Amino acid sequence: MATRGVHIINVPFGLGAGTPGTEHGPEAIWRAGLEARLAGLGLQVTKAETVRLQEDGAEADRQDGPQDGAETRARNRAAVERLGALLAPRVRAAAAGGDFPLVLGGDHSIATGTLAGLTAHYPRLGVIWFDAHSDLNTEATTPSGNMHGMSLAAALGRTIHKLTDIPGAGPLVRPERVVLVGARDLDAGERELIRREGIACFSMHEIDKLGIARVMEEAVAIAGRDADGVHLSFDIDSVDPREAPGAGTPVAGGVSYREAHFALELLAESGKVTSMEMVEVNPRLDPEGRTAALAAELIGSLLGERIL
Ligand code: 4U7
Ligand code: MN
Ligand code: MN
Ligand code: MN
Repeated sequence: MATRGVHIINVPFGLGAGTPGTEHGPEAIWRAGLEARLAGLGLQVTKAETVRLQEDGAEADRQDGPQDGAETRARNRAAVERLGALLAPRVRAAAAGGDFPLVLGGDHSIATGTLAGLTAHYPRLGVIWFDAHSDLNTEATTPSGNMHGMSLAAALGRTIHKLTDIPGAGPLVRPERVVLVGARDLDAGERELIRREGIACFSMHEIDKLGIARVMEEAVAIAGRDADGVHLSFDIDSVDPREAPGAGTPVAGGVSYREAHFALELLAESGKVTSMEMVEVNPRLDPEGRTAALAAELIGSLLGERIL
C-alpha cells in the first residue's frame, strides 16, 4: 500500500437497516483494537472523525413502515439522504488529502454517500462489493423497504434519490467497473438488473468453483479497468454467520474466515485498492464482539498485515 496515513470516518448510522444496532458498529470496531493493529502495521491514523445525524440513535426515530408517501417505499429515506449529504464531502476531503480513506459503518445505506465523495475525487472509480447481497433493489423492487438493500442501485443511478443527487457528488458509478463478490441472496429485481447491465458477479458458486484467489484476481482486473481508483465496500455479512454472527441479515453459506482474510490479503498485494468501507457490523447481535474483532482483523489484512 502506497499510503502510510489512514483517515478514518466513523458513521454510527443504522436507519437504513431493518434491525437496530449497526449504529454501534464503529465503536465496537475501535474497541476491538483497530488503532493498535494499524500502528503495528506502521500506519498512522492521521485523522479520525465522526459523521452523524443529530437524531440518529434515537429509537423514536426508527420508523416501522414506508413513511415517505406513495412515490417511494424506502424507509427512513430522508435520514439516509441527509446522512449521505454529510458523509460525501468528508470522504472526498479524505481522498483528496492523500491518506487512505477508511469508512466504518453503520449499515450499508451509507455507501451511497461514501461513493458520492469518492467519485468526486476519482471520477472513474471501480467498486468491489463484497456482500452476501447485491444491494441493487430500487424503491420499485425492494421486498423490505430497507435502504441498505438499495445503496449500490443508487450509486448506479437506478433509484429516485441517487448518487448524483448528493451535493458535490462525482459521476455515477459505471456498471462495467462494479464487481460483486460473495453473493448468495439476490432478489428477482436484482438478478434482472445484474443481467441487464452485465454486472460482474462472483457469487458463492463461482468462489467454490474458481477459488477465491482467481476470483479476486479477476475482480481487481474488472474494477480496475480504466479506473482512477478502486473502492472496497465490505459488508460483514459476506462472511459465513458462523464466523460473523453479528450481522442483521445473515445468510448461510458465506466465505470462510480464511477465504475472507486471503481475499483481502490478495487485494493488499495488488496495490490497487484506494479506499475501504466496513459495514453492517451489529454489536447488539453479538455481545461477545467476535464480529467486530473480525472486522478489525480484516481491515488489517486489507492494509497489509501479513502472517510472516
Ligand atoms: B445489506 C434484501 F430482501 N435484499 O433488499 C432487501 F433480502 O446491506 C436484503 O447487504 C438487503 O445487508 C440486505 O431487504 C442489505 C432482502
Ligand atoms: Mn450490503
Ligand atoms: Mn449484505
Ligand atoms: Mn446486512
